[in-house]
Amino acid sequence: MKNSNRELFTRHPGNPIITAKDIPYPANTIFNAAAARLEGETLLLLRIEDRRGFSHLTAARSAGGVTDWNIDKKPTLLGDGNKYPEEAWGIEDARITFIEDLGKWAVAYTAYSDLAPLVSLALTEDFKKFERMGPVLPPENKDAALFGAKFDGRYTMLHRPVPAGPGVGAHIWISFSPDLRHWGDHRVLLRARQGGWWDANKIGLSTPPLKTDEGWLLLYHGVRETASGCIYRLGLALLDLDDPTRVVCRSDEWVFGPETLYERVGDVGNVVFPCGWTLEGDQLRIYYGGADSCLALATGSLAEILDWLKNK
Ligand code: BMA
Repeated sequence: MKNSNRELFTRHPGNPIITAKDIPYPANTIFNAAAARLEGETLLLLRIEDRRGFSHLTAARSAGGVTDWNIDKKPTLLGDGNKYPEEAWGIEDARITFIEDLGKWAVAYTAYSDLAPLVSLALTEDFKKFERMGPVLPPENKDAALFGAKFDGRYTMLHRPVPAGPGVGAHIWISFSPDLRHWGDHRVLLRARQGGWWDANKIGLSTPPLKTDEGWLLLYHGVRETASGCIYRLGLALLDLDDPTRVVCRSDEWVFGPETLYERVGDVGNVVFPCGWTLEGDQLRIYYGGADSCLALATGSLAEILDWLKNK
């Protein structure tokens, strides 16, 4: 194994790019946002936590994707505990994917309640009106995102169930569906490592899978438990372009972790948590939550990242 000793990602000097002060209504924190390029703008679906502790999703739009965010004046998508009991404590951590054959965006998010977190889906064309599909995977499960393409005529989703039982790791799984509602053919895809590894015991998908010439690029988080709490860091993997159940390669080292004050200190310290990225030319832009308290941006060259991952 070669030691990377090289920064694949550069933090934006304007970080954090969005904080609770930018939200046009009262909020405790903003963090973990989905991201996409839409009609010449960057669209973010921000996770905003209110002062009850419940989260909802609010759209923010900006031509440049760094400053001058136009943030919806009120929550864009709120948990609806009356109709959807699994959302009684809010909705969190959206990942958005353009579903090619539907011409619509799929929003996969965590619904949270006394039933434990689970994966719900909604469809939208404009991030103003949403068709809610409700829960698609039972608890405990989160960190889900769809592929934009179908494989053998089936929609495909990555997600992270948390099994009960001591010593059983939480791994990333892949599942298939004929209609986005009924999911099956579940298989474990990427396992948490064990013991001393940075990504031992618990991993989860970060951003939706990104189609590249070399395969589907995955960014995932590893949760390391330490004497002073958890550290959330990021690693990379590549899946076969035609058969996403096949892992082509995976980084041994983490490629990004908490270093700056806004990543180290906040409501939950030592956390970098991306839910969205965009590709502009060769520039990969990762939008990530810092310490569950703000939104930050890091960029890298897709060509360099793929080259590093294949030759690491
Ligand atoms: C995870 C998720 C994230 C959060 C992280 C750190 O389990 O719930 O939303 O950023 O914990 O608190």
